[in-house]
This record gives sequence, structure tokens and C-alpha cells, in this order.
Amino acid sequence: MSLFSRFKSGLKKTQEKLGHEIKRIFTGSPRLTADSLEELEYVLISADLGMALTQQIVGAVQKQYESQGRKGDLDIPAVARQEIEASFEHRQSPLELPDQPPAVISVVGVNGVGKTTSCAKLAYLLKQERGSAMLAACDTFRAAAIEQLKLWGERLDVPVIAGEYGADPAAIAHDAVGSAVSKKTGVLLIDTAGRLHTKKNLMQELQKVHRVMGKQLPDAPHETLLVVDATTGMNAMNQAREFHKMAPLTGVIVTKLDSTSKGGMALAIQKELGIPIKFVGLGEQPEDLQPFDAYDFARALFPEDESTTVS
Ligand SMILES: Nc1nc2c(ncn2[C@@H]2O[C@H](COP(=O)(O)OP(=O)(O)O)[C@@H](O)[C@H]2O)c(=O)[nH]1
Ligand SMILES: [Mg+2]
Repeated sequence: MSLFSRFKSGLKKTQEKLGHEIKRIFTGSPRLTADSLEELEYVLISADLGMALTQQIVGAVQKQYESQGRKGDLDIPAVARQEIEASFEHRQSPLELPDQPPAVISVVGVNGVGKTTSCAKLAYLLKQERGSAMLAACDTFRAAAIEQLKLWGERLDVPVIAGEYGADPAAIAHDAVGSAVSKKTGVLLIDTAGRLHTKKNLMQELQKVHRVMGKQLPDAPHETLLVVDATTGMNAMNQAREFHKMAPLTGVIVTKLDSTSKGGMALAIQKELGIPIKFVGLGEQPEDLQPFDAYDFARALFPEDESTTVS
């Protein structure tokens, strides 16, 4: 399946909702009115595209309509597509990892967003690119989390460094980096415990995990990826804002896009916070984690073969 087809099927719920609503607004009233623009704004906000991008799209629709002298056809999804593409300087934001092994990636976020699953998916993807991968079970708060990661390790044939339930996560991270350095492992994925961004001591613990790794291997972790769950809507925006203050983020992974009709959130985070979306989760299988691509994302949300025109 091509990357675009994966985006398309993963974003189907959001696409169908947007497509349906835009048709409903503009089929009944073919002319562009203040009311229909307001409804369009509401629909885009409901899909969690965020205020900034929504206003940009609505503004562009109005401007193009005016500049056409209020006649001629204007394809609404095409304008949305253009505006999304134009607002992303880079179509993709690849990982920035050192050529020398090991590269270390820390995966952070609140409970249940998909950190462990994303670590496993990243191990699957990056093992192919970098020759080998290793997982570190630094969520020592929940016994089940260690088991979950070990199961993924068996399934993907990737070694897992783990300690006892309740162990110091920084000690596990230390062991894992040591092991990855000596084995020249291509990439080490650090699965961390879920923490609320409001819990200061847990945030400090995360800083300690990062500090310990940095002492052992300069510049580690090379990437700190925040995982957010698309089904939680704009909560994700607050999580990104707060985590970024405590542990500077190099990118975001937006998961569960396949389970929501509010998939626009991925665009809102990058647009409003300037933290690049690096990957999106489009399902529960290892191959369902895909590099984010603003162009494909725009075309999946507003398909070229589904136009809604006002005239
Ligand atoms: N549909 C869907 N489910 C996902 C995705 N990513 C994770 N999940 C599911 O979300 C649940 C929580 O994931 P987990 O990795 O344990 O979250 P953690 O607490 O952050 O480590 C699991 O049932 C995963 O299978 C995704 O992209 N799509
Ligand atoms: Mg977990």
C-alpha cells in the first residue's frame, strides 16, 4: 500500500465528516454568504484543525471568491488543500539522528496515548533503516507495561532491556544506553511511564532519565518525541505545550487518527506550536506508524476527486 493510501484509509473518518458537512453547507446555498462561511468555520474547528489554520482557510475561501468577482466556480476542498500545503514550510520532518550508532529516541507522553505501541512500531520501522534496534522498558510503574514491551520485543525480534517493577527508570535507561553502545545497536527506543504534565515530580524524573543518558552518550536522547492521542482533541495541544517546557521536544507522534473524526489536530499542533509532527499512528499494527507528510495529509483530508464548488 502506498503511503498516500495509508493516510487515506487512516484518515477516513475525519475526511468523511468534513466532506459530508462541506457538501451540506454549500449544496443548499450555492452562493457564499456570511452564514455559510461561519458554518465552514465551525466544521473545520470541529475537526480540530485549530483556530489559526481554520481562519486561514476561511479567509482564503472568502478572498478567492471576492477576487473572482463573486462568480465562477470555487472549489472549497481545493482551497483547504492549498492552504494546508502552504502553511507547512517542509512537507516532511524526518528524524535527525546521528550516523554513528546508537541513536537514542525517548518517547514521552501521558497515560494511554500509545507510547509503548509507538516505541514498538518505531523499532520495527527503524530496524529496517538502521540495521538493528533495542527497546528499553523505562515505564516501571506498571508491571503490565514491562510485559507489554517484552511481548513486542518477541514479536519483532528486538531485544528489550527491562528491570523490576518499581525500579528507577533512570537506572534502566543507563543500562540500556550502555548495552546499545557496546553492541553498536542502530537505534534505542526509550519507553517511558505516562505522566501528567501537571505532576512536577514525575516531570523531574523524566528530566533525570534524560540527564543520565546525556552523561553516558553525548547528545542523547537525540530525539524526544511526544505521543498524543488524536481522540483527545485539543487536550493534546496543552500536553504538547507543557511537556515542551520540561523536556524540549524534537517532534510529535499523533496516534489513533484512524479512530477519530477530529484528525485535524495534527495540523494544529505543528501550526500553532511549531513542533513538527514526525509520525502518525493510523492503526494498531507495526506498519501503521507512518512518517507525517503535510501534502499527503491535506490530500487525504480534502480529496482531489471530491470537490464541492460554490458559484
Ligand atoms: N487504533 C489505534 N490504536 C492505537 C494506536 N496507537 C496505539 N493504540 C492503542 O492504544 C492503546 C494504548 O496504547 P499504549 O501503547 O499501551 O499506550 P501508553 O500507555 O502510552 O504506553 C493500545 O490498545 C494500543 O493498541 C493507533 O495509532 N491507532
Ligand atoms: Mg506504555
